[in-house]
Amino acid sequence: MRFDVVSIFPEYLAPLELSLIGKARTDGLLELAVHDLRSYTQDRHRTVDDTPYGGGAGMVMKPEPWAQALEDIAAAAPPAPDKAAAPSPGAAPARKKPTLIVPSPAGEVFTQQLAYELAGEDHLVFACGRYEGIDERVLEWAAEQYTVRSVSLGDYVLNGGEVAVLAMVEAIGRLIPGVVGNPESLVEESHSDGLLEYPVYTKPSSWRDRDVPEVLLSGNHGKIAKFRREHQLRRTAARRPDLLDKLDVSNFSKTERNVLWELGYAVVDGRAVRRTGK
Ligand code: JBK
Repeated sequence: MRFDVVSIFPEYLAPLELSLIGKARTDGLLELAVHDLRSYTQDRHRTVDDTPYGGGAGMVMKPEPWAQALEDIAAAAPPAPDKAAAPSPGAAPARKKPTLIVPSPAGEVFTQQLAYELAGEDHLVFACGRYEGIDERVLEWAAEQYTVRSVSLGDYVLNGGEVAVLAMVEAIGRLIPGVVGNPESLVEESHSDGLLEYPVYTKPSSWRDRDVPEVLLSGNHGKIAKFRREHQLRRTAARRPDLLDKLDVSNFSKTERNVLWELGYAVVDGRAVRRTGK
């Protein structure tokens, strides 16, 4: 898998040399290049922004440097052939478009589900906007060479797309086979099954008058699994009821349904629905 990131602050992406993602790069599991948008400018001042048409505060990123950068990046890294497409005999194999991700507070929300989807791509290009954003025509024009997606980390304001790219590259990169040493840790984490993770404890078993829940010391793996499942459901109901509302609970066991009931939910048509007014 290949990642390209375009930014006016390439140093902002330096953390991608570290830890799991940095190791994956040196191991050859993923390729990642960071490009300085200013290197695609033509003028002496290396201008990347200008005032917005229609007026208003702030500056807008000019289209020309972006077009040059996106053109060069698409040309430099010919993506793998589209396995789904069946080229006619003798014709050049059909190429799958790379995906252009534009972090923006106005984008679709980045979720674990989207991370899985994007981890299946061969080539992701991230365009980091600053100021008030990138001239809208760039995104329209880029759709010829790229599958373009505006993606938001969440409903809050950042100064630019760089921090969002750090988060997305980490979330996507760790799903590539071999990047995370123990693939089991991918199964047992928050959001992988639509619920929050259960609480975890380590030694000492008693610390400042607080004891680790006794069942976890019992060695009874059936009881431990039940305890953890119950706490996943409790936490999710308390902190993220929106996740419970979306969950398919049609395959929930009698025990799981009982926990839901105690938390104020009934199972109706495979969904957890609140049975209390709260
Ligand atoms: C925000 O991805 N985001 O969430 C994002 C990207 C760029 C600017 C922003 O304010 N929220």
